Amino acid sequence: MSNRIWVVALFVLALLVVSSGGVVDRAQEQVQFGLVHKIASGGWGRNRFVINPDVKVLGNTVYVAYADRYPGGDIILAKVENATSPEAQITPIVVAQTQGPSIEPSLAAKGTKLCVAWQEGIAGSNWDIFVACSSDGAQTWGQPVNLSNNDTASGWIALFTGDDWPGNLWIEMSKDGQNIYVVWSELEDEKMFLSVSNDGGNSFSAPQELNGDGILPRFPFLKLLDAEDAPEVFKDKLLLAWADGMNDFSDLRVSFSSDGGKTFSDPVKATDNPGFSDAPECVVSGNSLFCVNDDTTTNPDNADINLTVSSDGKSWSGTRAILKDGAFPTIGSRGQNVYVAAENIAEGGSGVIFTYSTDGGKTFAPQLIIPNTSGPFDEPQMAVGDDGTVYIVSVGGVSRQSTEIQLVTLKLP
Ligand SMILES: [Ca+2]
Ligand SMILES: [Ca+2]
Ligand SMILES: [Ca+2]
Repeated sequence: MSNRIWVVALFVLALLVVSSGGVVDRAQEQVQFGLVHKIASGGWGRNRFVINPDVKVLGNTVYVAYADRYPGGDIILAKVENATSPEAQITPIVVAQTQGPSIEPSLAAKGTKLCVAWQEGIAGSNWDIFVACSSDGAQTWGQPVNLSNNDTASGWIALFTGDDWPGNLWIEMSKDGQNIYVVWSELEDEKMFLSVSNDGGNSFSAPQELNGDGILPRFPFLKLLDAEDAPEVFKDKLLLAWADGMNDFSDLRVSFSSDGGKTFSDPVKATDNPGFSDAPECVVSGNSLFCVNDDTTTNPDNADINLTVSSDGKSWSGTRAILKDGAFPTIGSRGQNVYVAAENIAEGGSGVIFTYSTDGGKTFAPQLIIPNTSGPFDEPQMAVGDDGTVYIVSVGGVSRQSTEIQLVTLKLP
């Protein structure tokens, strides 16, 4: 090769390096963060926290479910109008007044239908899975239904180390609000169960045992892939994802139902790596399914947020870190945009960590901390509006003094 061609090649290479770096920097600067709204405040301690937020958006109205842990505390649904404005109107609504502690709500919302599933403390170590629905945009709520109705710790699962974790449940709803799916884990028999309503939440089926037998199914997640633009291979399927907690190299498993939850395909591994892979959430963008989880493979002393991608639900891309020092990720998408937020578990770190892709998951922006968010628990969840606005809820406050439910909005240019 002549010297002249070498010079041109090096010049082009330099140009590419400079311009691609520049694009990322400009995009990062252009994330438009809204104000952080304080949705609720609470104290410190098991019976004083406000905690476990979940979020959905319907048109211009944002709904935030959370647990208010006064003694016997209940699930609250905050209706937020004008969430992108400093003058947001926040109306808290009690979903159900129940005798026992009510924790770990999972929220589904389509049209004017909202349903919340949660863990209800019954007595001693007995917790059950409750669900309640509203058909009028959260104004009035039906009586809660007990889905698990057994005398063991429903919604809890033990890690291989022996620690018991709550929050092992998820709710999903079809776009017409008629079909509702609730999945949860049972501590005692280490299995997952599914209960389904096909009449808009008026009645639910008896619990049906799912795959996961004997592998400590942690943090089950459901996603109904019924969007108009869902890829043909996934269209109208119900995705079930979970992590097995049976050993320190646990992996994500995924399975699909094509018949409304009656039967599921054999589980496949969405990760297959030597680290502890936990807490999956998944979303479709373009023709692919994206799952995030926290994982010690790329960060043995802590955990990173990893991404694994599939275009057929069977073969998966495997382990790729997209956020450093994170746990309990949440993922959303709109078109080619993919958004990921997670709890910040860097030593001494605080605030929700965030990254995004504008090219369908090929590249991700450098890690950000969302301004004005703070620990101590974070627990972020995300919803993406039709106009591309991203809504992220988290638990902030002051460690050992107070907790608050935070809602932040952000938008890409
Ligand atoms: Ca209660
Ligand atoms: Ca129970
Ligand atoms: Ca693993």
